[in-house]
Amino acid sequence: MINRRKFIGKAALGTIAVGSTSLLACETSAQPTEKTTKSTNKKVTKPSIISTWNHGLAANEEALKILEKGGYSLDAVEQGVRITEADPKVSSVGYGGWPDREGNVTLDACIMDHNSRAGSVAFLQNIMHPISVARKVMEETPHVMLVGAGAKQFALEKGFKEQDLLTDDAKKAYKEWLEKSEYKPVINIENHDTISMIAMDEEGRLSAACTTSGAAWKIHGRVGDSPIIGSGLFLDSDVGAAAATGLGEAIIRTSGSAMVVELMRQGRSPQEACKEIVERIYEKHRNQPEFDYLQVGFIAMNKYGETGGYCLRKGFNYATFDKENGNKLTDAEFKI
Ligand code: SD4
Repeated sequence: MINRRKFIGKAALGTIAVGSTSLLACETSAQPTEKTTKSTNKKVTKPSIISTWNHGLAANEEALKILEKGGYSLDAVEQGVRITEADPKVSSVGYGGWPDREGNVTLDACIMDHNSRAGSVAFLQNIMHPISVARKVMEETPHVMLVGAGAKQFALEKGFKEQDLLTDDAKKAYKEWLEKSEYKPVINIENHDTISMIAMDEEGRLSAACTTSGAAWKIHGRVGDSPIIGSGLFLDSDVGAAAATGLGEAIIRTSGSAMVVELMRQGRSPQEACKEIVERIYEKHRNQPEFDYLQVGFIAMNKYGETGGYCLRKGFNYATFDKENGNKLTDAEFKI
């Protein structure tokens, strides 16, 4: 776990402020770290990290290694989510991700930086770290998004290695699924553990990343919200950033993450903004057939480092880091 003492030790502890989901200590050594939010009048500090689900804890720790050295939040979010991508036990991200209905692991990822640059890959196969390919798309091409065979060709050209991502456990799960071959996601279990991470570094730069193998047992070729800028992830340094997890179709239909950011622009706290979008998704889907298995969750951070999260159904959690509380997991508030 984080050596929080060491981290706090660097800074004299100033005012402690209670936010909706964060309790933050102000660092007195660096002027720009203390600000007052328009939405809540709370004092906040940097760095700050929020990521989805309990695997966010390990991802945050990795991100923190960079942030505590005064590093760049873009490096932090990339390195952070790579931990999840490489973890064979996480069945919905990268290596070990559960496949589509034809047995292929297909990956989606995107990344954004504080200058609103963005990179994305979708329907990428046999490459362990789609988030790093997405970063290369952002930094080394004139484009935002590459998909499928083109994304793979680009990855190989950039030196990424091709490898089989279907683990024995995933193969076993697939074989069991084949017995009934139904597309009926199990809430909070089989397709709801995308890792999304938002981080603010000591210089106040926001970055965000999102990576997933998407919905298990999907139709071959299906792409979810996660690589779509504005749906699975959105960042605008003037306001903050938001990211999503859950049933991608519902998130795409509502441009979920972009809307969370726009609500924060209008003065909502991260928590309030996430809640309002989940409620909107609920209203739009409550009479739809997929409502039975619909789960969506959002996390958000505003430009002052305040965080929040909210989901439709009980069971979503997210990991936050701030100097006062260290790295901790919070059960998200939920609608139903
Ligand atoms: C998708 N949103 O492809 C992703 C899946 C997910 O947690 O979030 N899993 O629909």
